[in-house]
Amino acid sequence: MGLLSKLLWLACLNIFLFRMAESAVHYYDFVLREKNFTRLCSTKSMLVVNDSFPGPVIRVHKGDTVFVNVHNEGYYGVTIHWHGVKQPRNPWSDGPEYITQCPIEPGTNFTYEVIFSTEEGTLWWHAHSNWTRSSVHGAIVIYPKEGTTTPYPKPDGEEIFILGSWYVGNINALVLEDLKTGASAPESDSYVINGQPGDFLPCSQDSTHRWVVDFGKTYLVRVINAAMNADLFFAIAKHNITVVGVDGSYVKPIVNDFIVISPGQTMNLLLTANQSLGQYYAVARQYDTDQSFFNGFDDTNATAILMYSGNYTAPDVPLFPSNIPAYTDNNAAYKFIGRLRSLASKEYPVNVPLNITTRMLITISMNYLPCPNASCAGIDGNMIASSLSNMSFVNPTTDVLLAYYRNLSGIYTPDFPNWPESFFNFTADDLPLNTTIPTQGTRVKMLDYNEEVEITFQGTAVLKIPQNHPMHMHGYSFYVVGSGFGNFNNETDPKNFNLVDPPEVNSVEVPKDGWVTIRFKANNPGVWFWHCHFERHLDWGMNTVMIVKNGGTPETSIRPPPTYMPPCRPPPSLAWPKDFDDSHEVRNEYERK
Ligand SMILES: [Cu+2]
Repeated sequence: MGLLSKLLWLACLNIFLFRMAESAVHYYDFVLREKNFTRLCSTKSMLVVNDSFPGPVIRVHKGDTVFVNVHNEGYYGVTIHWHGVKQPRNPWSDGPEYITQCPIEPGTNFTYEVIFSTEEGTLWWHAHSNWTRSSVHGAIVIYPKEGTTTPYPKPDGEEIFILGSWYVGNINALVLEDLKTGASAPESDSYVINGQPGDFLPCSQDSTHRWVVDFGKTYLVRVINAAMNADLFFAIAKHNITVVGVDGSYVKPIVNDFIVISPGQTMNLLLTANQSLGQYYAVARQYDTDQSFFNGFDDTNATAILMYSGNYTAPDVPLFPSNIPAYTDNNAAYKFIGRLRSLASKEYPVNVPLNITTRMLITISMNYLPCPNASCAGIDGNMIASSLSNMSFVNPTTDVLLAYYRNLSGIYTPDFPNWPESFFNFTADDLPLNTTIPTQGTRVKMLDYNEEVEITFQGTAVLKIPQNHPMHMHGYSFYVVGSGFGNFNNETDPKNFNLVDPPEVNSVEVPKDGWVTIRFKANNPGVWFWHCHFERHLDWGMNTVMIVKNGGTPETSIRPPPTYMPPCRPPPSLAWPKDFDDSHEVRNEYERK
């Protein structure tokens, strides 16, 4: 080989290697528009993205960046959240309404810059304003970086199952009414799989989602729980599944005949089509832990059909999964959840913080706010509420991120406590009345950059309404190092923490009448929402915000804001200057840099 050709060859090799490591940039347009949909024998108009329910799938490789231009052609303001995407240093594009931005108003658009980093597997996107996420959501598929592989053999095919809630009425109008009167929120009329209720619900048999498989092949099944207020059991008749990923991280393989999946959570499953040629139901049904007198639950069985390809005579009726647990089977659920472990291998190491600098205990309660003369429609004529450490969160009218970034006062207070103000026997059957009424406010937790944080979430039995709470954190994933029933014991329980291979997730189920402990390193500066992913609990105040301060260098600081953020339009009763349009102020500040 001559010198020239050698050099050329080297140059080509360099370009090839560079390409392999390069992150791609993708562009999507999301058009939000009302469209008519008919389910359960009834037609309604609802807001969806690009005319589809569920919405479009975003496909990336690990480390890519996606620009999504959201055009709002609907009737009300909306934001979108990229659930589980850490968005390093970029809270501007995280999405929760009044936390990191104000709504994208009708007739306007906003471009999100969605920055992927360590995530690999399945995540999803959804609206983060009122209950619009019931119809505005879709999957995010994250393949390994080119040139790398998954820790399991390449499957022969893939399928996405998005589990959702269906409401016959206009859900935002129904919820608004309940929030005004203080009543509990509406139950869904059925669950759906990929937008369809399935064979067991009225007027639904013709549109049941069908998935055709070839005998002998192995498939990757990406399951997303997009339901509004429900943990779900999911199973496919006769077929074992192997859980290989949760929330965009890999886990040690778990072989089982069902999964339990909490709202917000995603799971990657391997399924081998190794049963007799035929048809098999995939079923999603609620796992209900709230047996309170004023809440029923949605007992529908949403179905899809797994159907083998080929020429055969199928039985008239698909088989139903015999092992899907009953609606209230806590044992089955906790046994499954307790099996989740990180891979913790050389290729996929864990990095559990060991030198904790901030330790917190946060109680999770259902509450009420008193109404004069029992004039509300909630518990005993009061207004239903919920809280973290007895603080019921109130959304501000200017987003917390803007207030923090621009030092605006009066929007939030930096005083969310490390410990609840009072300790009581959290999980006792008969709790004193003084635990039932929370204080209201916009209290946020401030953290220094790189702090190593441990938080124990303690469920309570306040008002005799103990139940599971799927707590979700924005901007981070975290390790679940321990959990148990009853009250957390800070002397004995830490001795059993799993610091070797705890699962790495972005949401965690706090068990009914129990506790969970998580750890993370605060290395993503920004303003990050923390909330229960049951939408009704979120509305009632079961949230807080964590502000992670800058680390002192540009690389450890929040990125400058984009040139345009949707302006905040406070209600007229607030004394804001008439011409307040923050988009201009932010732009000016950005231009000064
Ligand atoms: Cu909750």
